[in-house]
Amino acid sequence: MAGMTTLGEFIVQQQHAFPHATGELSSLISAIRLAAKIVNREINRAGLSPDIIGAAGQENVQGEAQQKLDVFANDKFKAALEARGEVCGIASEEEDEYVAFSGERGRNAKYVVLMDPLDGSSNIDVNVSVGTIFSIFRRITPVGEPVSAADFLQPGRNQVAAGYVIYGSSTMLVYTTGNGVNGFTYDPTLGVFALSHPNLTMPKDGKMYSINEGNYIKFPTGVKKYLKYCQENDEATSRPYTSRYIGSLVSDFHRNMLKGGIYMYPTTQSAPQGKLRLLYECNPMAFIAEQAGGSASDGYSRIMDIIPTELHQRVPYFVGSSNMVADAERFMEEFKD
Ligand code: P6P
Repeated sequence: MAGMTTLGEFIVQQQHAFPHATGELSSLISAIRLAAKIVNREINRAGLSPDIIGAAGQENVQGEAQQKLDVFANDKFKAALEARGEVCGIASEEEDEYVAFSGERGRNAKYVVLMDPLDGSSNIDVNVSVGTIFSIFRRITPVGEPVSAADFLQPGRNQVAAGYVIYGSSTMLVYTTGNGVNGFTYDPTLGVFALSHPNLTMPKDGKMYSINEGNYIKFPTGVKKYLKYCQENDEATSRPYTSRYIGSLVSDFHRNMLKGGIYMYPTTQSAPQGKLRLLYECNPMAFIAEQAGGSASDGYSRIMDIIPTELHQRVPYFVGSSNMVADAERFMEEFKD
């Protein structure tokens, strides 16, 4: 088709643009592309096959009832990554510990991948968009040795790539390798992801905020003050903003990326450290946000500078348009509890 660039072609073009690229990251991204197509197909059928919908009868390390599609997505992404030679191990929301791949690849491959295979999966039964989030690092332990926890507990600023798949009204894959952000829309009639949003940039300002206001009572004072600021009348700064909360990070983030906005998941009573996980939700979305001109903070400092200590650790999360995140940080600083 005239002017259509598929994700596959884009990956090759990108590789040629970076002569030092050995093609391994390209192959890794194409493994994710394959898994995304397989998961997309099952999600689109979810309403039709009772064996897919509903809890799998197990709980994940978070103590959350695992939806069958969580397990399906986890297995498909893990298998796709293991099938290629570039990844020595993965970490996942659905795996208690990191998974070191066996054999020669487990020792000699260059990359580790951390992922939330299906974020927002409780939304599936009600047909609300869900997403896959992934984060890619070069291992820091020497090639030839088995992968170790240190390879997974790197600060977000070390990421070499990050992206998400949003299984929404259309399915999109959005990712960065540190040279800007590009969005691809899946064309099921051709079975390809086509470049639909080249060089995505997040507006510096926005008029929308995403937060679960049901937790208002237990928000930090700075968040309460910022919400009041968002709701005040001030035409010059387009306030009051609009509140829009889908309950699916990838969906709220994606809309804010296109239109401007801020997503917040602060500390709450039930989530004293915040709810979102640093390694496979906050870091990858932070990398994408920064590459698109936005920012990501824990309310006080840059998400990607946090040195992780645990695989499934949670952090408070403020991500989106840079001026909005700066406003929220100002209130958090001024009204420290
Ligand atoms: P709450 C989904 O479970 C998720 O991790 C994010 O995708 C979403 O933004 C958030 O949690 C919703 O959490 O507590 O508001 O239902």
